[in-house]
Amino acid sequence: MSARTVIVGDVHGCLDELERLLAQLGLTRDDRLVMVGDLVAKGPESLGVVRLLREVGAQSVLGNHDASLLRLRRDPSADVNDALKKTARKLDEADWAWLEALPYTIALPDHRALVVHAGLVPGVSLARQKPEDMLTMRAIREDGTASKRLEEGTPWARLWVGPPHVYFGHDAVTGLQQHPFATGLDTGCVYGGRLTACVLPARELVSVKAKRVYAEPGKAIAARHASESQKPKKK
Ligand SMILES: [Mn+2]
Repeated sequence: MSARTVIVGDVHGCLDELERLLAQLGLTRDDRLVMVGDLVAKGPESLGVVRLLREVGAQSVLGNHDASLLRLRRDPSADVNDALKKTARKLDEADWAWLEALPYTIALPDHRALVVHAGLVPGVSLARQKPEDMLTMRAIREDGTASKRLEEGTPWARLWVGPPHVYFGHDAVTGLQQHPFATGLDTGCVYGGRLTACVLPARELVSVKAKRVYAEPGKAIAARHASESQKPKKK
């Protein structure tokens, strides 16, 4: 079997689901594993996720929650929740070093693709993208600037014209997104959704269902789940 590149959506400490997904994929040392970030926070086993990813030699871009964890290291009084503070106390030096080295983007030139946590502003070169936008954006306002809030504009991925094809996470409200040049992989695992991988070069989607709801979804995600559960079930 030829080597694959496997890109995985937001894990948020869902170790059980990550293990099941990697097992289902039959991941080997020949495969390249690339995470879209937000490895930690909200879910039950942030430390276990970091350790597993280090062990299997995964790469990841930085997510906004990973960045919060790093902020806590520089400033122990930083305003982050208690669960993240608990995770911070358990990380060892090698874990911190691995997290500190996470980049904003990972280029996959063989696939004319790029991985980023939240998004990119169309029409702006990669060198001029703002770190804050790459970690937190979801939409583009009418004036072309980035917004964290979907309701303030159009989902950025819908406006993105590649190449590169961009693989991203961060938007569990919209969920799986498959645009001509952008693929959104945050399918809300920590909210009781699924953990999703996209396998290159075939762009095959593989996912596992969350064992349970680990974090209370916000209103927008709850509304989406409600509308999905009204769809007719396959027999
Ligand atoms: Mn995020």
